[in-house]
Amino acid sequence: MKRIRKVLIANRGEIAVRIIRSCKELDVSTVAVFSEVDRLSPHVLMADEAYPIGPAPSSRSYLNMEKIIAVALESGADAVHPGYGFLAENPTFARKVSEAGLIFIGPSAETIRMMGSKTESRKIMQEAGVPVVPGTTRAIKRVAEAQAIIESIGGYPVMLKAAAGGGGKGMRIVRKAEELPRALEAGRSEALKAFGDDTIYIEKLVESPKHIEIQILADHEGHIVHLWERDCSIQRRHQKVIEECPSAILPPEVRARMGATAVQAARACGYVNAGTVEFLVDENLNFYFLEMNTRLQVEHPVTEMVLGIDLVKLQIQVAEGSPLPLRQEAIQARGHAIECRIYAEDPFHNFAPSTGRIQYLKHPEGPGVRLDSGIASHSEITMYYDPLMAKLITWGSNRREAIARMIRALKEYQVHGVRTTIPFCLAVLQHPDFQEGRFNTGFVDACWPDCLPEVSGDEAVDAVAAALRYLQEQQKVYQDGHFVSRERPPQPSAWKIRGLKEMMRER
Ligand code: MV4
Repeated sequence: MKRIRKVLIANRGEIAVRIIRSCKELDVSTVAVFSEVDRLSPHVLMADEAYPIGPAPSSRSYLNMEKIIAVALESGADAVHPGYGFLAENPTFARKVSEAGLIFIGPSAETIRMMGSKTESRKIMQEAGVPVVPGTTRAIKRVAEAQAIIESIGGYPVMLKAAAGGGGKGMRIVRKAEELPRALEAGRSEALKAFGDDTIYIEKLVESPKHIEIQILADHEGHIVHLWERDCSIQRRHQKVIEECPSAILPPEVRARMGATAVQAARACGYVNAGTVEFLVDENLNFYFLEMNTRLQVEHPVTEMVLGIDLVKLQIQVAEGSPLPLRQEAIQARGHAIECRIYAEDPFHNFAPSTGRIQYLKHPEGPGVRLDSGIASHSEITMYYDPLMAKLITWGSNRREAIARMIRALKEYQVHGVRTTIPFCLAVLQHPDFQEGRFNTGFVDACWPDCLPEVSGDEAVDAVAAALRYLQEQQKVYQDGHFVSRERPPQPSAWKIRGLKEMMRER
């Protein structure tokens, strides 16, 4: 048992701010690290101490293990919190932190290594009796070998996957034999390009899956609890965009089995601290182990809002060696929470990254609204880092209220200076299929951009269109050179506004 009195946060942006906040409440001193372009970032200004670690590129700053560990030692930190991304799931970093006599706030380096391999983690789970998607983790070299394996697992359709990585890279759906040679070749070359390793393995295809993950927390004495699920099916190109807790479709009995399975998975790999077990869930609510994430996830706030817990504080307590302060039967969920990730990307131009200086910022507030933001007015959004600017979370007594609150909060949220995914999130939240819980991982591909709202994303054009709408709503319709009577004017149809936009654009 070693008290943690000072933590170095080896991260930036919203998660660094998030961790600093919990430390402040625990009276734990904080050390921020920053790259040259982050000198005036919110996490730097909030920390008790801040140290420069290099130029903007991540490889020379937030991924610089030696520099970060040197700052931790120089500042007298007791522990390092890696956040997510960067070095959070790098077993070498976890090992070096421990070897330097510091506490790594997370699982052991060995657990991180094991869960980092898609094939090794599958094998460990299979041996532990955790349901994995039927398939094999043996590397596939030739088509004939693949063909034999496919027959042994019940035939097509199947999913080809890259052993060395996730995020969908190297993945190929194969629905019939004649597609196999080309799919195998394409998957192998994509995997080689993305991970430097062209090893491909095969699984049965789970059609139209939902992505539901279970939060777990384990202490050093082998106590492990599950902290309910998060439905993360609203994804775009394997990037989660909207997450919620609890899932709209999970009956209590399935939740209990999934939670127990996640605890089993954690035990199978000697897990300690906070972690997440990801599952694919098919239309009959069968669930299959996908992977285990050995970090605090971006979407952890929806769990915190529904269970009334602070996962960062719990991580620190467990990292100090304290026994879990939670018993499974005492964990109570209340209400519903939704998170929208606010990226500096332009949803009207294929989500192209949007850089620039924040000119104006108005945060949503009011009942049931939480904003975990890593930006402030005048922040410079650059191309150096992940474009996630903030996470908007709403809590409601039920899913309907959480949705209504999120729609209200998204409409209040104003960011001028860069394009954001706010309009995209609004379109999803207002979509009847989302509101009725009728969605799976294919939702975004199926509905976007058709569910695009009637705005171009071009502020000038939108302003004129809004002014026109405003004037007409005020019944001061200007027609043929003068104001017409006060009866209800003809509403501008979409084509009229679109026509206006074309006209504006041509200027
Ligand atoms: C699958 C699958 C269907 N069948 N595996 C794995 C990596 C993850 N980002 C996507 N993965 C999938 N693995 C089998 N055997 C479907 C997906 C998938 C997916 C899963 C969860 C969330 C979003 C997804 C989007 C496309 C494909």
